This record gives sequence, structure tokens and C-alpha cells, in this order.
Amino acid sequence: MSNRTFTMIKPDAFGAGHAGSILKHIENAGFKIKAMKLTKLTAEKAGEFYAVHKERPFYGELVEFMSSGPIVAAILEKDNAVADFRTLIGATNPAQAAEGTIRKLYAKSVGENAVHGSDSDENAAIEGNFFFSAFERI
Ligand code: 3AN
Repeated sequence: MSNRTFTMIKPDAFGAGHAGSILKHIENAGFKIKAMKLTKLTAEKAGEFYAVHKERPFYGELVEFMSSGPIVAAILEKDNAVADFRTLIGATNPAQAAEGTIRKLYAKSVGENAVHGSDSDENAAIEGNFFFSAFERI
């Protein structure tokens, strides 16, 4: 069990002005921010990030959406970070997300679902390294 996970506030939530509220929600749940940046992915970079989903029917839509506007990327620390963060954000489809979860509060649809959260310790490390050098994290 690792104590770090990786998140992005996606273009829908950032564009709607929810970045501050979402970060407050994350900090209130006990996660410490260990790295953070505001950036905008090119389609090429978004495609690389989501390469595991290349064969899925929604891949093109996902890449287009994730490169459509700014995102906030962050590395977060807490005991049991990956699993606890997945609980905090809720189900992929906001219609099925539990009350009080970030996706229930801020997501629009299964595609535009406000936040990303790593699904394993291994992917948390890979995704954190995709965005941050050693110099950009604490
Ligand atoms: P999660 O983000 O909850 O781990 P994944 O890994 O199944 O969900 O999917 C990655 C991303 O792909 C989701 N966050 C969402 O933006 C998008 N996505 C997943 N399923 C669909 C779908 N059926 N239609 C459109 N986009 C989808």
C-alpha cells in the first residue's frame, strides 16, 4: 500500500470554476498536496496519458475532452491514498456516484466527470511522473 495518488481536475470542473471547491474538499478529507500545476494538455499528450484506453469506443471523445481546456494536476498524500481517493471522488458515472462525493457534486456525465483519480499504486506513480519532475514535488 502506497500513500500517494494522482489526480486531475478536468476541463469541465475547472472551466465551471470548481477548482477551489474541489481542492478544499480534497484537503478537508485529509489529503496533503505534494505537487500541483495548472496546465493544458495537447491532444497528443492526452492521448499518451490515456493510452491504456486506446481500444475503448470513447477514446477519441476522451482525448478531445481532456485537451479542450485547462486542467489542474496534483500528487496527493494520505494513508491508503489510492483507495480513499477513489471513495472520495465516487463512481465514474456521476449518476451512480454516492451522495457527497466529488463526482456527485460536480460531474456532468460519465465522460465529463470532473476529476481523475489513479486506480492503483503503480498507475499513481506512472501518472505523477508523467506530469512532475523530482524538482516539482515535495
Ligand atoms: P475512472 O476515471 O473512474 O477510473 P475509467 O478509468 O474507466 O474511469 O475511465 C477513464 C475516463 O474515461 C473516465 N474518467 C471518463 O472521463 C472516461 N470514460 C469512461 N467511461 C466512459 C464512457 N462510457 N463514455 C465516455 N467517457 C468515458
